[in-house]
Amino acid sequence: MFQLPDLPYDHAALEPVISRATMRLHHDKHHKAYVDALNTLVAEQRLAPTSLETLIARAAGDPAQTKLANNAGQAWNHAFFWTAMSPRRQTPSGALAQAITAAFGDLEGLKTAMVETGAAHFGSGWVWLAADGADLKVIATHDGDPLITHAGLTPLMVCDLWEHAYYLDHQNDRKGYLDAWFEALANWAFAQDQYATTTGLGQGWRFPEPQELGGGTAVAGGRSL
Ligand code: MN3
Repeated sequence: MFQLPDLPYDHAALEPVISRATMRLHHDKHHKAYVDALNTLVAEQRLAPTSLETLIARAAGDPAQTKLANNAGQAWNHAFFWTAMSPRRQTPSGALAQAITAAFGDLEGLKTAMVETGAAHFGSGWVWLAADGADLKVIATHDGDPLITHAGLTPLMVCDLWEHAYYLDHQNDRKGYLDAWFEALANWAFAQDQYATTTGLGQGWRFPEPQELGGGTAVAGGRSL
């Protein structure tokens, strides 16, 4: 069983950009529903995944596992999204700051790229800052597509573009939501830790490992997919 990770801060900690009411729905209802659906599919198929990352990688190329891939991707994406935000306003420094300058000119250039890419993305999805080796890229993915299925890319930060992420607080103003998110909530300390993994420092963020129930009987004889 995969567990819904707790938020790393209070539900109201991201106000006024993201309200307590949005976080109550988004984390406690939407994110939980993805994790619950994922666990149902894992149980139905008698799978015994060792990690969500492994499950995502194996489901990604299998047309028969679209539902599993969607729910696993959304479980992962939301947990990464919560972690990649902070109530404490920050700015990037060190090697990441240098990489931002090299790729986008300055922090304002990166902000413009993320806000415009996210605002222009048609429908639901995610906008990511990713490392491609030492280089940085801004990439939008559709629906539940987690960036970790894209070979060679390491996610540094992400913003949820689904309407449930911003409609209560920003109505149809996705651009305004993205602008405020980038200014106030980006967890640059976390992004720097993720960036450091591209040069071999540390392992990078991973979803909490699944916990077996009842001493493992729930997955006895299960397949690892
Ligand atoms: Mn969402």
